[in-house]
Amino acid sequence: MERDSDTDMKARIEAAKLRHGYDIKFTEGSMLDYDFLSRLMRDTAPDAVVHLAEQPSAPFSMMDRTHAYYTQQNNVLGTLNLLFALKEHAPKAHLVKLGTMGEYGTPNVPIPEGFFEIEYRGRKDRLPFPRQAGSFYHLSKVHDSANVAFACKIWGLSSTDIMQGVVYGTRTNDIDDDSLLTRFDFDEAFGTIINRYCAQAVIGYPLTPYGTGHQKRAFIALEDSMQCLTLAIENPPERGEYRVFNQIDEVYGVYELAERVRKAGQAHGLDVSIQALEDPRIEAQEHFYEADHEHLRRLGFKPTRSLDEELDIMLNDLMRFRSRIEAKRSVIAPKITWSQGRVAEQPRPVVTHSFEPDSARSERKDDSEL
Ligand code: USQ
Repeated sequence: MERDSDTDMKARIEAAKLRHGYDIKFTEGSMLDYDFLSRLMRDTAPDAVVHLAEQPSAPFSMMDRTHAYYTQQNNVLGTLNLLFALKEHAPKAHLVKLGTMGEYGTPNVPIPEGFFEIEYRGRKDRLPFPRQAGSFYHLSKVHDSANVAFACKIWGLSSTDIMQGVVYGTRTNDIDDDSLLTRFDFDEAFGTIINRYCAQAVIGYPLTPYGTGHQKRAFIALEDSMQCLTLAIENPPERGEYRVFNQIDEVYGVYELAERVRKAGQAHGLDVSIQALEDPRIEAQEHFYEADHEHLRRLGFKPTRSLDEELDIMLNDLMRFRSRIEAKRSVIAPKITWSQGRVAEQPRPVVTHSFEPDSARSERKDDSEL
C-alpha cells in the first residue's frame, strides 16, 4: 500500500471529498521552518491543532548518530517552533500533541495519567510521574512533554498530551474504499508489532517476537485512536491547562500477540509459525505493567471492536496485497540493535521452549520459577 506521497495526497483528498464530502485543505511544509508554521497559524487561526508530525520510530532513532540527531531535532525543535507559533498567532488554540506511553517506560508500579500524588519525607505534592524512556525517539517525546507543559504554564496555552500506546490496524471506518487507503508499514523501523505480525502471517514469514516475548505494551486500534483524538478535540482543556491522557485500550505480551495472530491466520487458512529472535532492543523482558486510562473513558471512549475482530479485518485487507508484501520481504528482519546501531546480520533465533501464553503465567501465583 505504499505510494508516491505527492500524487497520493491530491488523489486521496479528492476521494475523501467524493465519498464523504470532506473539504480538506493541504499545505506541505516542515516543522523546522518557523516562517512556514507561523504563517500557517496566522492564516488558519485554528481552534485546535493536532500535531502528528514527528518522526515516530524508536528503531530509526537508534540506528546511528545521524538518525538520533534527526529524530530529536525534528521532534523537539519542531514542537518548540509550533509552541512559539501558537503563542504568536493562536494562543487560544487547543494543542493536541502526540506523546507516547513509552515516555513512562516499564516502572514496577501502576502508571497514572501524567501526574501522581506523592508523599516524601513528610511532605505531599502532585508531580509529573517519572519518565524512563527507552530510545532516543521516546526521549524526544519526554523533552516535548516538558516543553509543552512549560509553555502552558508561562504563556497560558492549552494542551492535551496524548500518551498513546502501540497503534495497529489497516483502516478506519471512513476508509471505505481503496482510493482512501493509507500507507501501511511492516518494516522493522516503522512497522508496529501487530501490523508486522499480520504482514508476516500473510506471506508465511515466521512471526518475530523478540527476546523472551514477555515484554508487555499497551495497544489501541487505529479506529479507536481516531475516536480518542476526536473526544479530546470536542472536550478541550481550560485555558492555560496542560493535561495528559493515556490513550490505550488493552495490554498484551508480545508472544501472546503472536499466538493471537497465529490463530487468526489459521482461521484465514494461513499456515503461521512463530520464531522468536534475540531481542535487538535493550528493554525489560519480565516486568509489571499496568496503566490508568480513565480520562478518555470519562469523556465517553468505547473501544469499537475486539483484538480478534480487528485482526480479522487486517488479515482480509493484507491478503489482497500479498504480492506487494512478498516483494518487500527483505525489510522484515530486524537489523537495528540498541547496543550497536545498524548491523549486517539479523538477530539469532532463540529457543522457544520457555514460552507460554501470558494468561497462563498470570494465573500462577509465583512467577519466580520462570
Ligand atoms: N517487538 C517484537 N517483535 C517485532 C517488533 C516489535 O517483539 O517484530 C516488540 C518490541 O521489542 C517492543 C514491542 O514489541 O517490546 C513494541 O514494539 P513496536 O515496534 O510495536 O512499538 P514501539 O517501538 O514501542 O513504538 C511504537 C510506535 C511509536 C509509539 C509507541 C507507543 O512506533 O510511535 O510511540 O509504539 S509505546 O510502545 O507505548 O511507547
